[in-house]
Amino acid sequence: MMQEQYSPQSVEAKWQARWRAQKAFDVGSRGDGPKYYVLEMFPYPSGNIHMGHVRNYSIGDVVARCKRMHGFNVLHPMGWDAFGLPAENAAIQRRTHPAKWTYSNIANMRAQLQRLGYSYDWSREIATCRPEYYRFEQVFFLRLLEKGLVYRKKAPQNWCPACHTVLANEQVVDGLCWRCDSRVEQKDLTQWFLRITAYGDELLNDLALLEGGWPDRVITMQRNWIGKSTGASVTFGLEKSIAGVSGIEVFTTRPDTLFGVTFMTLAPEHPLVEDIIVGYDKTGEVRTFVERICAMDRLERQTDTLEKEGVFTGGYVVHPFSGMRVPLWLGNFVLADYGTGAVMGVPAHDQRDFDFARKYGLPVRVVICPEGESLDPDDMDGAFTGDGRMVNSGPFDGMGNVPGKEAVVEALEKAGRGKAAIQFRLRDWNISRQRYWGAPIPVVYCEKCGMVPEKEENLPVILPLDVKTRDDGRSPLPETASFVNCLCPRCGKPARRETDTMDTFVESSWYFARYTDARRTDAPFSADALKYWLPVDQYIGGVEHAILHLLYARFFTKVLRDLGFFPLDIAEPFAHLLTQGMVLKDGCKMSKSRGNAVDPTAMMDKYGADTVRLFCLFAAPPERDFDWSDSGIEGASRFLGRVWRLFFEEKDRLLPLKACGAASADACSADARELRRKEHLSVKKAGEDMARFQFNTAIAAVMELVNAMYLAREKLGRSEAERRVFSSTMATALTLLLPVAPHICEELWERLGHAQPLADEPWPQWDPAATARAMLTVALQVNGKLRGTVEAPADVDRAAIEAAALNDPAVLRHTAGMIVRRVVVVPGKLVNIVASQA
Ligand code: ANZ
Ligand code: ZN
Repeated sequence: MMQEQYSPQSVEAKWQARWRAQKAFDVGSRGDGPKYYVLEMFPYPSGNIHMGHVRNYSIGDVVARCKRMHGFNVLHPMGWDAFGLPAENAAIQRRTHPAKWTYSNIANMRAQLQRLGYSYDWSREIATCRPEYYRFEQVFFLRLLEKGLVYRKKAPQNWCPACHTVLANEQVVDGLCWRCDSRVEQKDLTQWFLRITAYGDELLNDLALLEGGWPDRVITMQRNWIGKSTGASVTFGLEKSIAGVSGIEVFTTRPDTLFGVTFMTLAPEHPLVEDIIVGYDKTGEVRTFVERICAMDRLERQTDTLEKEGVFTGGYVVHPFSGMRVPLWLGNFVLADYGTGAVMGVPAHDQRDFDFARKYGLPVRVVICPEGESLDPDDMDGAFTGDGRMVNSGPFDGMGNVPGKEAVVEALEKAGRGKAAIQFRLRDWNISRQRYWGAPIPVVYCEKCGMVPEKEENLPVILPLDVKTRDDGRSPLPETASFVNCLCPRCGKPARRETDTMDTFVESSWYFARYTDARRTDAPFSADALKYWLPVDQYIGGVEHAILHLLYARFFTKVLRDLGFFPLDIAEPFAHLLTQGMVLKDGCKMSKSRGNAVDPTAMMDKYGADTVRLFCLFAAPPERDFDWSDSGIEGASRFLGRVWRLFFEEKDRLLPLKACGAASADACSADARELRRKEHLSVKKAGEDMARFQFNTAIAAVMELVNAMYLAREKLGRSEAERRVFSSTMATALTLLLPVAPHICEELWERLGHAQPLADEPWPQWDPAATARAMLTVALQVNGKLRGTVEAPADVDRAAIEAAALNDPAVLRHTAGMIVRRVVVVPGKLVNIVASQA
C-alpha cells in the first residue's frame, strides 16, 4: 500500500469539523459512570491565545479525555472572563467600543481553541459581559445587601490617577499601578465592600479540607493572606478623657509583655490625634509629621526595611496595672487599618519597638528572661523575642511567659481593662470600580429615600452599549443620562443610578457553578445540576491566582450556600488544584513586550495542533516551568511523523484490533512475546503516570513503545498470531496517545478499520501475565565445556545471571577447589566460567 503523507492540517480540520457537528463533547447531567468536572481557569479575551493558555488547556484536555476513557461522565467547559479595564483601554487606543473589541476577540480565541482540538462542551460557553450572565450577579448583590454582607464605606483607597480607578492592594506594585506604572495615590472614597471578613474563620479552617488536593504552597499563601492573630485588646486609660473617650485600645499578640510597655505608638491617622495635641507646644511639628506620613504609600509603610520614625504628641496614657504614665507617640510603622491603629510599645521584646526606643531615647524594660539567665537593657543590641520567665511583672513574676499570656488576659478581664481578641489581616473586599466595562451595581440614589436597591424584577440593570467612551479613560456612565436618570424603585420620583461597576473578580467567583446549567434563564443555577456537578474535581490554572481569585471563589461558595443558592454540603469549590508552570523562552517569561512570545497559531500552521499539544505536555511535568525550544517542537513533530509512517508502512499487516487485543502470544516467537510484554508494560506505565498527572513520562512510555514496534517489525513474522500482536500494539499506542494528540490518533484508528471513535474506547487494561518476562535457557560452561543450564528472564542483568551461574550446583561441582579467574556472559545465551587450580 502506498504511504500517505502526514498532513496534520487536513487531518485536524476533518476531526474538528466532525466533533463540532456531532457535539462530541456535550455532556448531560446524567451519565453511565460517575461524574468528573475538570476546569481550566477561563481566559480574559485579550485578543489571542498565548502559549501559557495552550499549556493550561492542553493539561485540562488530557485530564478530560483520560477521565472519559475511564468511564467518567466528564464536564469540561470553557468561557470568557470578559469584563475589565484592559478591554476598555484597548478599545480607547483602537478607537472602538469595548464590547466590539471583546466580542471579536472572543470569536478569534474560540476559533483558536477549536483549532487546538480541545474537548469542550461548547453548549455551555459563557461570557461574563453578557446581561444573561451578570444579571444573576446583580441578584446576588441584592441578596447580599439584605444580609448586610455588602455595604458602603468611606475609606482611603489606592487610586491610580491615570487609570481613573481604585486598585486592589494586590494591584499596587512597589507603590506603582500594576498596569500603567503611575504612582498610586491615597484617596478617601465611598466604595462598596463585600464582607469577606465575616468568613475569615471558615476560609481559614476549611483550608484543612484542601490539604492533599491543593499544592501546599497555595494553602500556605492563603493562610498567610487571611492572617489570623490571637492575642488581646488592652485599654490604656487617658489621663483625662478627650472627645468623650476615656482610654485608648491596643491590639497585642503578646499580653505577656504588658509590664514591659514604656510608650504607646499611634498611627498618624488615628482619630484622636488632633484632640491629644490640644495645648501641646509642638503641634506644628506633629501635624507636619502626620501630613508627611499620610502621603506615603500604604504598602511602602508595611515593608520591614522601613526606617522607623515617630514624634511625641505631648499626651500620656496610664498603664492598666502599674499605673505608670506612658507617653503617647505617633509612628510611621503603625497601620491605621490593622487592629485598633494603636500599639503598646515593648522595646525589650519587639524589634521595631526596640529600634524606635533607641532612636528616641525611650526606656527599655525587660519583662521576660531566657530560662536561667538575666538581661540587662543597657547591654541589649536587639529585642529578646523568645520564650522565658516573666520578671518585673508584679504578680506574674516567675511564670513562664506562655501560660503568662492567658494569666494576663484573665487579669485584664477581671479588671475590666481588656479581653482576649482575634485579629485578621484579611480586609473586606472593595468591589467598586470607577470604570465603564463592568457589571453595573444595582442600586439607585434618591434625594428622598437615599440609597435604594433596584427591584429584583427590574434586573438586569443593563450596561448601556450606546455610550461614547472617553479618551481620558474616565467612565462615561456618569454622563450617560439614559443610564443615570431613573426612577426611585421606592417612591417613584426621579433618582440617579450608581455608576460604579463591579470588580471583575466578582464574575470569576461563581462562573464555575454557572457552567453546570449555563443556559438557564430564570435562575443562576439549578439545584440538581449543582448537586450533581459540584465541586470541580480538578481545577487547573496559574499560581498567580493563588490568593485573589481562589480566595474569592471559596468565599462565594460559602456565601452562595448561606444565601440558599448552593447545596449545604458544598464547602469548597475546587477539590483538587493544579498550578501549572510557565512557558519560558530563553529562560524568560514569554511576553509581547519582551518580543519573545511564540505564537501558537504560527506553530499550528507549521506543525499542527497535535504537535503543539504534545510538546507542551512532553517538555516537563505540568507544575514546572519549561523553556520553549525549536528542537523540542521538532522532536515532537518527528515523533508523530514516525507514528504515521509506521502505520502506513505496516498497513498490510495491521488487523482492526483494539488496545491489548492480542489474547495470547503463545504461538509466537520470543520477539513477538517481547513486544506484547512491552505493550502491556507501557499501558501500566502510561496509565499510572497519567493518573499522577505526569504526562511527560506517560508520553515517554508511548514513545518507547513506538520504538519497540520499529524494531519488532523487522523480526516479527506474518503469521496470524504475530500480526495480532503487532496490530494490538499499534492500537494500544494510539489509545494511550489519544488524550495528548487526539486528531492523528482518531485518524489512524479510523483507517485501522474502526467505525466508532477512539475517544469512546475504554482506557486499556494491562495483563500482569503479559508483563512477565520471557524466560530463556542459558547454557553454563566451565572452561568452555557445557556443564548445565539455567532458566533466566530475557532481560536479566549481568550481575544476576553471573551470580546464578556461580551458584549452580553443577558449576560448583566442576569448580570445586579452583579459583574463578574470569566470567564471560553472552546475554541470553551462555555463561562461561574460566577457572584454574589454586
Ligand atoms: C506588643 C508587642 C510586644 C507586640 C511584643 C509584639 C511583640 P500580627 O502578628 O501581625 O497580628 N501591632 C498591632 N497593631 C498594629 C498596627 N496597627 N500597626 C502595626 N503594628 C501593630 O502583629 C501583632 C502585633 O503587631 C501586636 O503585638 C502589636 O505589637 C503590633 F513583644 O503588641 B505587639
Ligand atoms: Zn426615592
